[in-house]
Amino acid sequence: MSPTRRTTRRSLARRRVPRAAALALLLATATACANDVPEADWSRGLLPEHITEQGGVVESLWNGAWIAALATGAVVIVLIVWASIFHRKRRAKAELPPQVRYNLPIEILYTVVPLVMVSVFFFFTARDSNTLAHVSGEAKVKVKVEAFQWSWRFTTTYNGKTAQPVAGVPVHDYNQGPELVLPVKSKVEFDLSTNDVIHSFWIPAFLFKRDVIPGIPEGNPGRKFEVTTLDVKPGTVYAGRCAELCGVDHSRMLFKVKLVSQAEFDQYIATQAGSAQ
Ligand SMILES: [Cu+2]
Repeated sequence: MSPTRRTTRRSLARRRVPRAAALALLLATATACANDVPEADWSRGLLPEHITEQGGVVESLWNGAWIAALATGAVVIVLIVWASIFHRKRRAKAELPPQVRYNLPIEILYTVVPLVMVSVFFFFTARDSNTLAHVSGEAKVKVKVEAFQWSWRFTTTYNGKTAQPVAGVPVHDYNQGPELVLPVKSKVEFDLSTNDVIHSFWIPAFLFKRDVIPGIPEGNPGRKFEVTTLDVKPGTVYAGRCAELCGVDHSRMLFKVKLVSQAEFDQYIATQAGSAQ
């Protein structure tokens, strides 16, 4: 390499390093803009704290899947390292190592082992999906969720009383979005619908989201899901959002969920239903 070429290369590298650093900084700061995601910690597998019984099912499945995947990954990495160290090409022996073909025990092994692994994953995923999709029909609190470009309308029914619908507009902060009030320790049934495009109803603290698809007729089980709220501190507010890119104000399709005591909920329904009449 000529000396001039070497200097050009060096100055090119000198120019690229600060640029790469600036890009890394931009990526780190620009992607950290979602301030409404609840705090996550390692004890829950980095998931936010869940506020429903169903969230506990999701948390176990998530953590179990990680443990299984990490264990599988460890075995695979050990095998790769072992094979590349003990079976590397040695200089003295230029000829090919013994070629193993049609080795029935090995072929059975590498067919059966992945099948067992996939079956275990399938079993737990199917079992938990069924639990999460189960709607008992026993929920006394029913929430009709209507998604639109770009907010939500919530209509809550409890004990035969329907509260006045709560509708929102696009906002930057979920605290300014429409408020969904739910009682603690209760079964809540959601019915999701939309008249425009596909949205997705997401409350991160539920560890659950469900697409809201236009054209699904009323009464179709695909529109419904049920949760049982846990005994969280009454008055706590959680974020909700749309999780399906649905147009220009998708990111402002925010709402808030407030969990209150049963007594407070009764009162809320009484006043809201009163004002509806
Ligand atoms: Cu949306």
